[in-house]
Amino acid sequence: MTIELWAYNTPNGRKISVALEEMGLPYTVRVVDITKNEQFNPDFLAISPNNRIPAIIDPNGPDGAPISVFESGAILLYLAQKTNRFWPESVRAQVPVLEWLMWQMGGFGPMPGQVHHFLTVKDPADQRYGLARYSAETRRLYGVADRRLANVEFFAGDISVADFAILGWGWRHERHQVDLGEFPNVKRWYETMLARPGVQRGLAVVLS
Ligand SMILES: N[C@@H](CCC(=O)N[C@@H](CS)C(=O)NCC(=O)O)C(=O)O
Repeated sequence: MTIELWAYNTPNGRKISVALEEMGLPYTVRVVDITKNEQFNPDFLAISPNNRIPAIIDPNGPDGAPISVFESGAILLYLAQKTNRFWPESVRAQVPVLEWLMWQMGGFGPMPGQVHHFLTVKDPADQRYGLARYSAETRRLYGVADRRLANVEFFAGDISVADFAILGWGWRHERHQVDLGEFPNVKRWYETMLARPGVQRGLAVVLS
């Protein structure tokens, strides 16, 4: 039995398909079609009580027994520690991985996600404030990333699960209307990530 990835074709789902491919872990996909509200199905809620994708079931957990994990950041850390890959050994080196992973989870995801939402709002009066606010915050976050990547090749120095988390949202930069040409260090990092065969496989796997 292999790991089951319960996901859909969204930034948060792609983080995990990319990580699984990069780590060389065999897995099967269980598509949870959030456009059909399948995230509320009892079998999914049993492993993901917040009714959000992604979640995984690892039949071979830490003690040999199955384990499920929800929340993409928790999944990435679980897989990193399971494989000892994309996760440095020393606590000092782990700190920037955790910092940039949490930066993504708390900002570089929720903010562009709101841009995606407000772009769908038809009434300009309802759309205007939210779109302006979340677009500005998204651009600020791209600026933060760009300054970080002026000094390091990857967010935590060496490539890590933080890069997979951030890539999931960077992959949708066109949808949140960000031109990477304005953020040259992010563009360089993004192109480096996209050149990796594991990333390419992770972005190509069918999740819908
Ligand atoms: N913090 C969560 C966010 C997950 C999330 O927002 N997933 C979206 C798709 S990208 C979802 O499942 N939405 C379904 C819904 O809103 O009911 C994580 O990182 O795993």
